[in-house]
Amino acid sequence: MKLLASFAFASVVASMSVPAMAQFQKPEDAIKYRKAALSVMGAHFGRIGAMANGKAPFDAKLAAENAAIVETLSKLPFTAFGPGTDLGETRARPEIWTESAKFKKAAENMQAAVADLNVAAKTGSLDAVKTAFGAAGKSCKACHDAYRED
Ligand code: ASC
Repeated sequence: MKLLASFAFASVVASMSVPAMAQFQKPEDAIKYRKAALSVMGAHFGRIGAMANGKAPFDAKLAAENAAIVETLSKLPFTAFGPGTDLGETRARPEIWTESAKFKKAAENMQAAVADLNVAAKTGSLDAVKTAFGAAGKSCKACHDAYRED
């Protein structure tokens, strides 16, 4: 019975999304985590951008691989903007916490745009990637303009 209960618990935990489980010992850990996630996301987004902007040859497989990584990474940063993570080595603006519903919406807009980019990349069409990349880039910029110090 006890074993069954622990299996049940383990399966509930396993079914939870990664973000819901994210835990940080200290505010600095959360800040470091979200910066890392956003930075790696930017690196992979940039590889698609190079192709979308004609700075690198279009490779449909590479674009699709990078778009899938970006979509996964887009789910990670936002649990790391919890209370008390507004101080220290961060460019995060206070509005993240004072307008948290708007910030959440901006994050969701980005996640939706990035999911669209992943769908577009799977088609293998450079035109589709260009359009979706542009929209996704706007969603990144909207959030940075509103919520990140220059
Ligand atoms: C990138 C990147 C961002 C966005 C943003 C779009 O490649 O790292 O943060 O695009 O600059 O405006």
